[in-house]
Amino acid sequence: MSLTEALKEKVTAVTQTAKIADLQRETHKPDTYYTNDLGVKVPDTDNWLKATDGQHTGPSLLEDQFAREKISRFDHERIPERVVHARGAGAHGYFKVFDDRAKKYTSAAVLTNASRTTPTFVRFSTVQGSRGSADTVRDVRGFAVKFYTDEGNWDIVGNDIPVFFIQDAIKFPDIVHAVKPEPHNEVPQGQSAHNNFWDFVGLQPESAHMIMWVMSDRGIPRSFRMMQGFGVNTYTLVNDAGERFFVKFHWIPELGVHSFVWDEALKICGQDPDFHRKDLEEAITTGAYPTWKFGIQVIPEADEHKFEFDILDATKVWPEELVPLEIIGEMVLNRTVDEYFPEVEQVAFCTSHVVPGIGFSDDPLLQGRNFSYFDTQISRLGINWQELPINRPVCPVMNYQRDGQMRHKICQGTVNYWPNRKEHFKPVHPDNGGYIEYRQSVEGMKARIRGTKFQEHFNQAQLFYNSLTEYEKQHLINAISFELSHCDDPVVYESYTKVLNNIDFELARQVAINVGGVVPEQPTRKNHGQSTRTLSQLYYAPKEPTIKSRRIAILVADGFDMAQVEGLRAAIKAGSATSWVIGPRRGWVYPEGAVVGSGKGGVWADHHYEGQRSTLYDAFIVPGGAKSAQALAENGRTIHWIREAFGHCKAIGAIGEGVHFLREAVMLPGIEYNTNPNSATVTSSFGVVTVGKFSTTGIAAGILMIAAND
Ligand code: HDD
Repeated sequence: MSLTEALKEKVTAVTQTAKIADLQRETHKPDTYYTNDLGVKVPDTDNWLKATDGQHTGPSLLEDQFAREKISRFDHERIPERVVHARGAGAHGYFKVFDDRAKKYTSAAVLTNASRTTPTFVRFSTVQGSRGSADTVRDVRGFAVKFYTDEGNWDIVGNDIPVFFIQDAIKFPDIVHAVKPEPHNEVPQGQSAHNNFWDFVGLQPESAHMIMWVMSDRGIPRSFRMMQGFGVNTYTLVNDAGERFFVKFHWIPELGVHSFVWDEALKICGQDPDFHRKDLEEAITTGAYPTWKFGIQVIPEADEHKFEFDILDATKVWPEELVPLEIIGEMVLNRTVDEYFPEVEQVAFCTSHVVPGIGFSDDPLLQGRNFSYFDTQISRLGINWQELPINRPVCPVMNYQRDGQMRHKICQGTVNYWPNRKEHFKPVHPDNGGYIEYRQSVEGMKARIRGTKFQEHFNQAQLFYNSLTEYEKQHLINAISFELSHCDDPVVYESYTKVLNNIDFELARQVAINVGGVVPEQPTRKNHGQSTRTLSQLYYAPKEPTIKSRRIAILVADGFDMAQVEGLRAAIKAGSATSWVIGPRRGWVYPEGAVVGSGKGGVWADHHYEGQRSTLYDAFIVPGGAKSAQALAENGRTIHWIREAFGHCKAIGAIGEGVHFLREAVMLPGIEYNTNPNSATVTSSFGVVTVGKFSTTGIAAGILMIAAND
């Protein structure tokens, strides 16, 4: 049994929810013999039945039902990938509210009953790339949550960014066609850096706010576990008294919001295209369960028109200074999937899936989405997609929707219509748990219009830009410059620099200079100078610095200091991070005093220097040991490991002779080192933490500084 299988068996007991129990009815352990799909034991699955004299290969016979079944099943393995969000990863978990404080807004038990544990399944995704594209591309990330509530399934189909490119669902095919690979050559994959995308967003200024977010560090998250999630659209809540509230849903990660730097993200696309997928699996199997707080922003129905923006416009946030975020619950992901296809590929989310106490608003993006998701599942999975194990609810499903391809359920009874003489399956009044249809009065004319406040596109783009730190602004400028540099049509990059000048003059000027755009001489529009505190990622840093779930590489060669490495590993484990020994070879690496190659002993290196790259780790520690430090200093790749990590602003630590390696071989600029072999004082500068003399407390202090530096 592999380590992953063993861990999985161990966690099964603690992750048991009603949904996991339901899925286990369909889950099969590997067994000892092979049958065909009908259960007949198969004698040979390596050789097609042939007409032969026993010595020479003769023709393959069509009559071989086992071979035909095997090949035919294989031929039909693929289903259409999602038209957007094709690349993704998923996990199981649970959701709990802390108390019943949301009762004033909603009758939904999932949001008010603190004694409930609601099973959830979450799928994270990128938008643009195909199923096989890389994880760390610059893109929006999908954050779709399915709640298997006792009242039926509820889906929040959200993103890691709180706004969207367009205001009206009818524009969705256009934005998606524009961002996807271009039609004539199907280029590029997993990127928005091309003419068509920037052409479209330049002509569609309602996308300006969203562009600011995607081009900021939000577009390149460090992991799925370190991103916020947003329902984006405006939904509604209805309470027991029948009062209605507008609501936005938020997920806030326990570990804070973190991103790659662009160079790192680009490199990981090649070095480990599955980085985010593996990260999610690694965190869950090592017990660092991804956790988010769940919050709601609520506006009473009577206040709908009190804001300068339209609260039904998905290109706008509700600044938290105006509409405070109320944290009401928590979600934990604690179980990886058993098999990717039936769970992650077949899971089907729909914004239209809501439960009593939760409803929709007139948000024109949401209304179109409510049509699109159900519809797309029919072409991906067939009309009976709700019956697939991952999609079916944990509460009873009872109706007369029948038949269709791949129907699973068998219903007893002689009637399949309502009303019927037997009074089977009758509609349920809201007093008895039936869905509450909020009575909204509607009047007006039919017209293809958008509300007046929908016409303003730049105020909040400015608000976002103004709310960033200086380095976040610089990252954003660099990102737009990178993207526009990949557009070779001057019409495109010239016009987009003009759009940027509506947001911020300096932003537009710098980008225009970088990409050969039209350098503006004065702002098209004055910057209103307002900012809000919750838009910068820094706002979400955990109150106590933590290294939980971080990947820390310990760089050694033969002759390293064993006591130090043991101390380091213990301190890293105590901080719930993972340590990875990187050595000259995968296998035993020998400490000071041991004979190299003397069998088991020392530490087992998880990877050799060439087997991985610095990009795949969060922090680096070089322990002492004169011979080890010398060998590291003579190796260009190990020097590159640390230089590259420094360039990506990663935390770096060194002890004793390891500090000499940093100072004399790696030669990082402007660093203050502690090279004094008698000093256990931890010195820290520019994210580099050094200590001359080894002590366990020194290591613990150093590790904490690494956390604080992150
Ligand atoms: Fe969408 C998938 C999120 C607008 C039509 N969307 C999809 C997924 C996420 C989102 C996370 C992947 C779900 C999964 O993991 O299976 N989409 C959003 C957000 C939007 C949004 C946050 C704006 C607020 N989407 C949107 C519009 C339309 C769609 C306006 C159509 C009018 N989206 C789809 C789709 C997909 C989809 C075509 C593709 C696969 C699927 O639904 O199941 O129906």
